[in-house]
Amino acid sequence: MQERLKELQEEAIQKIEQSASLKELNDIRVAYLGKKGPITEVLRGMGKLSAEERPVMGALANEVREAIAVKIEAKQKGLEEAAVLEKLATERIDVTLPGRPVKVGNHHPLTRIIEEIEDLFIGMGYQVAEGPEVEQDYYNFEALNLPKGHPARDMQDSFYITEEILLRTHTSPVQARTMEKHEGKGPIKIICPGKVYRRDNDDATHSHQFMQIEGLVVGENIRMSDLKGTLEVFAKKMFGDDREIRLRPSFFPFTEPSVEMDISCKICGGKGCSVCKQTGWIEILGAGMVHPNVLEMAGYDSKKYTGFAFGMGPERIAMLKYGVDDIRHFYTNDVRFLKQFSVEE
Ligand code: 2NL
Repeated sequence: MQERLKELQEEAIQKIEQSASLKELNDIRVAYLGKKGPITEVLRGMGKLSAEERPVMGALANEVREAIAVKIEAKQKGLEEAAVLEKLATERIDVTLPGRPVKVGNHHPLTRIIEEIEDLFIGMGYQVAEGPEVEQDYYNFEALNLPKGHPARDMQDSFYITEEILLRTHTSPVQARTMEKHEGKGPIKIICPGKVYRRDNDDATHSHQFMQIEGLVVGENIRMSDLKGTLEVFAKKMFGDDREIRLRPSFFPFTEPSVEMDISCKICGGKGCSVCKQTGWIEILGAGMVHPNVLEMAGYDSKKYTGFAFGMGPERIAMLKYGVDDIRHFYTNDVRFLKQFSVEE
């Protein structure tokens, strides 16, 4: 029996040394040390031995078992190390290879223009205000001095959801709501960007959904000169210090007096070209002093408080600034168009 055990030990050790994989090694472990293995078998036969022989055989069997286990463990370590080295060799990384370029996206040109305008006004102490796109007739029209049946409502052919609810046709309702929230107190300095909707047939310069940015200042002693100074700073920061501005009389139901602002055409230097339609001037935005009716409806004493407001279309600003010839480019998401506005740094 002793010999049988020694034989087993040698046999196992030889196989362990020859084994070439972790799987093979594990098979050897199961074969020799497992419950159905020969050593267990030997131990099971010990019942037949005498009381003197039994501890000697038991000790030997355990020795053999231990020797095999130690050998397996050492071999396993060796195989594992070899596997790691093999992996390191085959998966070697060449750190001198140039990296793969990372695709960086960019902001949509309209987003860029809007954020640029927001930043400009934030720099002058304005806050950005937002409001619902599905709006009540009251805030969209009535609170802005456009009562039901007012002819100017026709200029903003609207998407009505019910008699009293529609998709906002401008961002002015955000200003009307802000004024109402201030409960007759000033000052207010806000800039309101957002999507607006009008029933229009889409073409190169019209879209049924577009963006607007409006501004509103309400306080004591706010005058037309404040409006003019503010708009001049805006125009020069947006289009360049070399631009002149010009205010022309106009009409909006929510402002009185009302103006439209032009900037001098840079392309022809004022001589007249196709961009400025031979006038030397390009229309940028509409503005005016807030109509007393609008102030009163929002809860202000129009004898004490005055204000100015202005509104512009970021699409138009972007088209002029970047030379885009069709408003639909902003909405069709053609990456060949959008990629032209990436800012490489
Ligand atoms: C344009 C003209 C304008 C306003 C918007 C406004 C808002 C309130 C009160 C008074 Cl709450 N006015 N907004 C005023 C004048 C012009 O927009 O041509 N937009 C594209």
